[in-house]
Amino acid sequence: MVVLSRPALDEISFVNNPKQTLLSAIPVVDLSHPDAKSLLLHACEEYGFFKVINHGVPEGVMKGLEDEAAKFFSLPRSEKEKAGPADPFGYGNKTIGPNGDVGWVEYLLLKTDVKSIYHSALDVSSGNPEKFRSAVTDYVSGVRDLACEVLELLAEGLKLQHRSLFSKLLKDEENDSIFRLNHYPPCPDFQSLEMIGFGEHTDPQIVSVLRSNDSTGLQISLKDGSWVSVPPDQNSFFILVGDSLQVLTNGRFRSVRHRVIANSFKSRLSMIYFGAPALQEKIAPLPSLTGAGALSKYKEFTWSEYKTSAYKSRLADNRLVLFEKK
Ligand code: GA4
Repeated sequence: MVVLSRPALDEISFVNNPKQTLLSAIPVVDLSHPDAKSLLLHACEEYGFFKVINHGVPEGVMKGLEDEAAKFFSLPRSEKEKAGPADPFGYGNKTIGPNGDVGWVEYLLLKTDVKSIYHSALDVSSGNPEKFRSAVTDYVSGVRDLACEVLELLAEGLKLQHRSLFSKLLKDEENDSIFRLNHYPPCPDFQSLEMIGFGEHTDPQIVSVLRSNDSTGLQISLKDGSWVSVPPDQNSFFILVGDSLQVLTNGRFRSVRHRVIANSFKSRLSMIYFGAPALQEKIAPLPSLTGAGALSKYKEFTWSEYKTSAYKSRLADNRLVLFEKK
């Protein structure tokens, strides 16, 4: 039997500025509102983050997956570990990525294509794997459509030649999008220091769509470097601009740095879809966004190159600096 060493509690870092403000001004975009486009543009430029309401994903689809995920995470550790260790896909506990990052979190990381969902770690769910699989399939299909709708409104707002310029990357049959279920168990409270659930980072993909239960923990970093807590809302989705969209827009949109602080009372369950292009897809600033002098801030790279580089980095690293033009 292989015994895997686990990070001890004291290896997980704490945040020593426990007083956080709730950002009452988190941008909220009503997708059915005529001004949605301009609000989305502003939110992507200013925050790289916003909440969407009137998103069209049925409540039953959101709740259906939450219930299945909660059942999975309540299985005995030995059962869950049959779906691990995460390589990067599968079940992971406290260890994040391959380079020594740890957090107060357990998770399932999955590919999103139908074949992979069929063969995936969901098989270990002792209850009803078919139900879990169909809940993931329905959920991923709903949030992919939502991500595409948002990306199409953004492309229109940016006056790009085709409104599908971004969304077609996620619709490509070969897209490399992934899906993550994170469970943050209640954590022991150490002298009111807050423990890191998932350390600060930006997402490498184009766009991420996050939904959580009614438990706090998510924080985003503003342009001035301050951290603000995002009030949870289980009926809405939070959209995060990823590194690849920052590059495609030549830095006009901001890839948002975020983290999760573990809650000492209530467990947090989040579900995140990371929309990514096909591996061979080229990522470079769109010519129409590089300005009259055609000043591109980034070197061209393929998604595969960026992903390889990301997996060599630590969670908190600024992964885009390697691709900036000097
Ligand atoms: C951050 C966004 C997604 O959760 C993720 C993460 C991935 C992992 O957990 O395996 C990474 C991290 C994320 C970026 C840098 C590398 C890779 C952990 C890590 C240290 C699934 C992704 O695509 O990149």
